[in-house]
Amino acid sequence: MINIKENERLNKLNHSCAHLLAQAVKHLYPNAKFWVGPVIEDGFYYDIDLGDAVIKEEDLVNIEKEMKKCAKDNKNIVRHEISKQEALDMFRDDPYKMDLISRMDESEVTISCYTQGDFTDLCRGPHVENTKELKHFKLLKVSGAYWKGDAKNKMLQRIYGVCYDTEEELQEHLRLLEEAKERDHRKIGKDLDIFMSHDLVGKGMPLWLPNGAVIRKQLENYIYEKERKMGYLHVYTPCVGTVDLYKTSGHWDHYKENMFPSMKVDEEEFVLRPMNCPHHMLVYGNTLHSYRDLPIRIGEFATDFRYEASGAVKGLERVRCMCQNDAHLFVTPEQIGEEFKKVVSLILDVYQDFGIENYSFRLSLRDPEDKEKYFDDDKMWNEAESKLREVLNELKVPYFEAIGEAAFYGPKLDVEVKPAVGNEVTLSTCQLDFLLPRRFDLTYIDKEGNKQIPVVLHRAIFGTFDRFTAFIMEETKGAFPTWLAPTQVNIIPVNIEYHLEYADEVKRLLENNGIRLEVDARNEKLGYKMRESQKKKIPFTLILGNNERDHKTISYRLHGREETQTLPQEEFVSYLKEIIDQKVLNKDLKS
Ligand code: TSB
Ligand code: ZN
Repeated sequence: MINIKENERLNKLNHSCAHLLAQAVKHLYPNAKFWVGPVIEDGFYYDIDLGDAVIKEEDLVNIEKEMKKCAKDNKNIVRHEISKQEALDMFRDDPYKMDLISRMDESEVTISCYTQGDFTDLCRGPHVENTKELKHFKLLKVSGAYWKGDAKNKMLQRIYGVCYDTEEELQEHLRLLEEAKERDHRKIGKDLDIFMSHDLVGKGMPLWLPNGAVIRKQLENYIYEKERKMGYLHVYTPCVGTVDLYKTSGHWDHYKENMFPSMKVDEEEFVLRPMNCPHHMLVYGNTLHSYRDLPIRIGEFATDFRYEASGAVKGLERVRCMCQNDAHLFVTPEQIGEEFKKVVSLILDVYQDFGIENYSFRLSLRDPEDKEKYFDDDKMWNEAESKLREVLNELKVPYFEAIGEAAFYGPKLDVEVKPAVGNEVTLSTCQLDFLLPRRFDLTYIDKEGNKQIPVVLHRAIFGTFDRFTAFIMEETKGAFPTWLAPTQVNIIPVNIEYHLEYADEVKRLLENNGIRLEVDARNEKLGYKMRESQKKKIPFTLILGNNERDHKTISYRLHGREETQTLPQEEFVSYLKEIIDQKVLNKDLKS
């Protein structure tokens, strides 16, 4: 989808359309007061205070009609420049504009207004010249938005829309939006019974349903095996810690606003943990280490709690209770490059297994000028940063550098992906850390018998199981590869009177081979059951009738395919098991 904000013409058009929206709303709701109406990547919005009035989705058509009326007047959109005092006078009845104006510095900015017909708005511009250019627009949705994004402030109403130069472009945009909605993991999650939410549990606290739990278990087994083979040691640690633990780690000072508040139990004060690093530091510190033992890789599928703004939580993608596929790797400074390479290779390996192709690597480095923001050890930073670059070049991984985006304690590599709806998010991450081992007094004994401080690599390949599952749902549109699918096989007896017995025989055979399956024994037409099976996105639909029963064969159809194949029972079982063992992707299945 084209980025409207970054396209000069579309930016102007959408900005003007936001004004047109405000003008129409003012006509229909004379008490309306306006906050800001910016252009965004996929259109524009306007935040409006309507007093007691509420705009619902069905009112948007009416507002659109009024917008069309206003636009038809062929009004020129005229810019005036005014002084701060004039602006304060002009908008004195509008507390929102007064807030904006009072924060403007007269000597630095020209305050500009744009007028179209009976409507004037404070605005930097630029705008199109005449309202007649605003023909092909659509209002898309309305939602609540706190003033200045702060939950303590009043809730305003935010109306979203989009505008193009031609009807074709607008229709194409709407089509892509519709497609994205279909691919949205929140819709798939509901349709396929993967997860649910409930107010009684709370915002951003999804509940994984049995189908989702199967997927998660498969993901756990998969990554556990990979990590085990690479020498990771897995642990289980509590998902709370004392405030003192997080004071020691520094999270209490630097990460507190992302944490749930503390709670007192007897004499101890606990927090729900937002990260697992402190626990893993203690695990490392539990024994003495020699340089010969390093790297030590401590992994955990660890539950964390973070305070995410209520407007930011989203399905499984951004949650307040998450499970990280976490590990902390303790290395000598000389081992940074080698270990980092292993992590990046693992990321690439995993993405290949899942057929993930659209992602970008972002290498966050320090800004060497900014001495305050970064842990002070020039030599460490320079060596580490050049090692990271070296590894990425060696692995021929395309990446972009983000200078000044590193954490205080070290540089990091993130993998960014684009969800069906909304902005890019980070999936995998690998963060170098020079500081945390110091805070926990961690050491190893070097060749000469001296104590040294290890470097830590924080890494999460899936990121969290939550976010990764959300992403895979969108990538596959819910048609998971067979190894991951909650139900792998759906058995349909053509006629339950004559073929149910054979269906049961096949069921037992497959179950004995560890296959997850259903038998559709409902007394419905075959065509209907086939369609249902498609809707549930079950990879294999088995059709068992006379022919199959009499010859002990299995006829099957793959999800999304038209052809039906027939194989003898044993051959089918080995074919299916091979696909599962090899984690074959649907696109690579021969039907
Ligand atoms: C990798 N201490 C490190 C860890 O050792 C850490 O916590 N890093 S993190 O803050 O970047 O989080 C790890 C991953 O969790 C992120 O890369 C992202 O994929 C995922 N994640 C972060 N916040 C959320 C959230 N609110 N919901 C779902 N997943 C999230
Ligand atoms: Zn960590």
